[in-house]
Amino acid sequence: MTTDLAPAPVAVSRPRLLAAATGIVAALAFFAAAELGALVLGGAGSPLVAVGSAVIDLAPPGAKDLMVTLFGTGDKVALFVLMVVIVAVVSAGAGILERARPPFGALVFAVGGVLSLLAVTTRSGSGTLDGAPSVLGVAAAVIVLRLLTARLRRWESAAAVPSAAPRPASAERRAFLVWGVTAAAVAVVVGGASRLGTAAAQATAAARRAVRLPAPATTAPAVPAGASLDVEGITPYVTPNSDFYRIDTALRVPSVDTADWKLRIHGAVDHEVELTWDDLLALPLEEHHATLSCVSNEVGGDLIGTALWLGYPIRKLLERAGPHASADMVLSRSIDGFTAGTPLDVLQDAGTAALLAVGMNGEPLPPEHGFPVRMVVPGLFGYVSATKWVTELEVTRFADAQGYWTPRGWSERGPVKLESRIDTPRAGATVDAGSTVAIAGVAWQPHTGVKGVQVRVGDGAWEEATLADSVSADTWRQWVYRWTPTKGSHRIQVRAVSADGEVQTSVERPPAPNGASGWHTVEVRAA
Ligand SMILES: Nc1nc2c(c(=O)[nH]1)N[C@H]1C(S)=C(S)[C@@H](COP(=O)(O)O)O[C@H]1N2
Ligand SMILES: [Mo]
Repeated sequence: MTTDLAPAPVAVSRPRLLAAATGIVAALAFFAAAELGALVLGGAGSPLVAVGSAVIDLAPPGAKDLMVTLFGTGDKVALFVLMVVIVAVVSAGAGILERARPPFGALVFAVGGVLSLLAVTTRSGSGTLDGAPSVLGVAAAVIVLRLLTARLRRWESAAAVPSAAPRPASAERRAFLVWGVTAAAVAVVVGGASRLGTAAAQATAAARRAVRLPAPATTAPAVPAGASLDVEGITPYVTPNSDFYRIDTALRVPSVDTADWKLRIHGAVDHEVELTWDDLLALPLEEHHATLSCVSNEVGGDLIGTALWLGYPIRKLLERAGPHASADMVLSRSIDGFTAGTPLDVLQDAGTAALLAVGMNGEPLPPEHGFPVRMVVPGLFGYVSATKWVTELEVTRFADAQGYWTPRGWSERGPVKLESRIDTPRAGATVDAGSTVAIAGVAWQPHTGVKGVQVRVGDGAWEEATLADSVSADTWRQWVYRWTPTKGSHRIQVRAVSADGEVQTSVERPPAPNGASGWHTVEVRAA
């Protein structure tokens, strides 16, 4: 018996259709979580790609021919549409099943996830984490499916027995629709954006593979054998690209295609200069070894590396542009908005190999180290000089412009400080008392060079370490000091002497605002 005053219950006219829609929203959630996971994990493991490839591989030859006959060269698009239709139909069915016989709908998604996992992990060259996106996808799909199905049931029961329901059916309907539409919208946006991001990164990887770097017009002097000491645990003279430290503000490595890359030199110049990738590669390129370090490097830290850079001197590009006499800074800008303010006179100095670099240790720059083009300026910390993914050089004045880190509490100028580091023995290590122990590491003051390294054990005298051959003033130098410890604990310290005769300061400073200082100190035990 209903009275005239009670609101008419909002009947669920098409519950199966709504359950089917719920299944499709869950499938979208699978797509979104999996694609986001694939993006974060570096593009591998996208179920969309893997399942598509698996279907192509598994399809009998006749089926492939039929696709080509039916759809011509659009067979990939046809395959994709077919996959979407199949996934949609199965997901809709799973939605209906979950409403009628939980948790069998969720189980359908779990089975789909296992198939996706198989498709991903059986692809050649798949890595250990490539299955993660599929697992994330299933988790998201099941959560969304169960949540929306629960909402649908509450609406249905509120409509069926209004007196027993805590909320009127109209409110339950609204809640179901709001949740469903929101989940679908979020999934489409997140999934679509992630897919685009992954596709862009993969396009960049393909562009990078296609690059053939020209031979340098000016080669770097060969690294003499004497530049590398035969000591276990010492940092190699050249840092392999895969071990090179990475520091930047980019949440995601920017994707820049060589075909689209351009450098614009503008600001206080007589002529604006524009340079394409082909223009740059056609110039006589130079090779230089240089040590790059981060202002955030602590004493003894590892935010430093040495590479063989291939590039074109920035000085020569600036000559073309003709900076105005009033200018004293070049604000370089990355495609992602990062900026660095570099003193103009350093970039103009004929004795400084400030490069617009395209190569790192014989390869095109790795994407995370600035592909296709970055700056490298020996003697300056990265934050004021080493702009990756660089696209712009604005000639300006320190009085008029600031690099990214300057308003954030770091110095306007960032020359690298004279420093040295003990690589071996490691802090806390136990060494053999009475035997010869190699205390060894690297020392640097890029652009000035290092002429001496001294080691002190406990409160003993500073002893001269043996230096490896110097390759260039722009790079670090290995050193070793052989020591025969007595039993007990020992404190080891190191300090460098620059080619100018400066002795590395003992004054301890933190990285901010212009680089850490102090002597690297390690405690070891001899037993
Ligand atoms: N586009 C861009 N370039 C950048 C940065 C950045 O955040 N964005 N960081 C700089 C800093 S602080 C350093 S120390 C070096 C590090 O270069 P690497 O990652 O190749 O070692 O890049 C510099 N170039
Ligand atoms: Mo840095």
